[in-house]
Amino acid sequence: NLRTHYASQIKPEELGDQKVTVAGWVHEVRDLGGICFVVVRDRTGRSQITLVKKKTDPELLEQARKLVRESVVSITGSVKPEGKAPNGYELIPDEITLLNEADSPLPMDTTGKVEAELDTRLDSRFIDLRRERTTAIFKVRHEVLKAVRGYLTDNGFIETSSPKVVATATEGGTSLFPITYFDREAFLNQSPQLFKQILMSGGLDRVFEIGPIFRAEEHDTRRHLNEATSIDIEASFCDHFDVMEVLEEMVAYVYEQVIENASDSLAVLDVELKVPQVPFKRVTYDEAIEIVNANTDEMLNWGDDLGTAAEHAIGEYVFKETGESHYFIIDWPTEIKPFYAMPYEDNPILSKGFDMMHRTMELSSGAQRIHIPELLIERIESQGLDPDGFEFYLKAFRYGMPPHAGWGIGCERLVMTMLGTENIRDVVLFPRDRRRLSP
Ligand code: ATP
Ligand code: AMO
Repeated sequence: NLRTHYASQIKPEELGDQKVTVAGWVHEVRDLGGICFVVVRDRTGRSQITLVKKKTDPELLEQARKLVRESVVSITGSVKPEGKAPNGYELIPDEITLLNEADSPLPMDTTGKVEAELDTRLDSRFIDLRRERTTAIFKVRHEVLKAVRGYLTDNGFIETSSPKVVATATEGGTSLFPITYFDREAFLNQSPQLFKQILMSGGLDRVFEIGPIFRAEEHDTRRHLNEATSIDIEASFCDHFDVMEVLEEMVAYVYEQVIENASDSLAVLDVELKVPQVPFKRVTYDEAIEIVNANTDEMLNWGDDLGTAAEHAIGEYVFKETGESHYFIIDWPTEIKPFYAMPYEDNPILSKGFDMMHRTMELSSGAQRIHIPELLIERIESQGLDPDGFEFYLKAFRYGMPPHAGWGIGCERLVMTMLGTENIRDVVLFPRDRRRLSP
């Protein structure tokens, strides 16, 4: 047996004379002459292995002293309570098995004493993950996705998957990655948008997907990736306000679950989370423009999109007023929302599209969708797109498409804003950006 216990599972009072085997990486070897400590680290924490010179087989002691940091070992021994050791115990070894010796020097420091640049860390992500802080981020991400799945499943959503190799754009033509699909041109999908809508015609009623989206964003920013993880829903017989409720309730639930299940990781990251209060404030687009014009040097006209500075100004304004970081912007001009967003029947220059914002950035977009095929074709054309390319999609609207609504929220932005990381790349194991294609 290479391992019987994780470091954090060992409880001396429960074990008695029972031998245990821990396995992991050599975090540190401290040789004080008369006594030698080897600290072995696994995903859950650290075990101290103690070898007293007078009481230890000289060969075993020699083997321990020679261990190279970050090598992989499996160590069997008996457990003794020890208040000064990590997790409150020490292991008196009978056997040390060296499973894989690490080269030295290491590509980067793992002790946390020297803070490496993000680029260095990403180049050697495998080593970076051996730092407690990095692992903590991905434990939180796991809890986020687990909570999302749980919440949506409990609210009647069915998990689906859509193709990532597609023939059309959905979110505007410029940000597509073209690929070769046998002898045809194809693209990496920007969003499950068209497919989740088709599923509404199929009668699946409420669906969700957690999957990759690809955007050929030209810029190099702290909050854009070229490959991101999108959490998408679509729901029939719903309007935009119905799915906004699903979104805010889900985000609050995710925060609750992370607090409940990832408190250790939050402590490692020094993050104190507060569950966002629902309902989130609804700011209309008109109000948003006023806030920007009254509080910044920018002068926005009605119909302008909200840029980064504008988003920040609105975020600060809402935060000052409510003490909350999350809010919605609703009632956008139809012209600056995607073709599939439903215009208000009584005032079609405004759409039933919305954004869900965090104080620092956009987290999600959504809308009630157009379910009338003639109107959809008109909107596709008015955005300069060719309806012929959308035939596979439009077909689903001609034989019984219910009214429906949905949204997409970026998983990385959700985790990033939750943990307050500086850069979105911090919360992606292997980010894809303008410069980075490996690892
Ligand atoms: P959408 O395409 O639906 O706006 P998004 O998540 O890419 O989704 P953001 O990029 O956060 O949206 O867009 C918010 C605003 O930030 C945009 O309206 C734009 O003006 C601005 N923005 C977008 N990309 C950049 C960038 N690379 N550098 C600076 N500002 C940007
Ligand atoms: P949108 O284009 O706003 O909407 O994308 C939804 C959310 O996905 C995340 N996101 C990104 N995160 C990191 N890097 C990127 N390059 C990136 N692009 C998008 C953001 C964003 O808010 N089809 C619609 C959704 C819908 O209406 O259902 C859509 O894709 O958090």
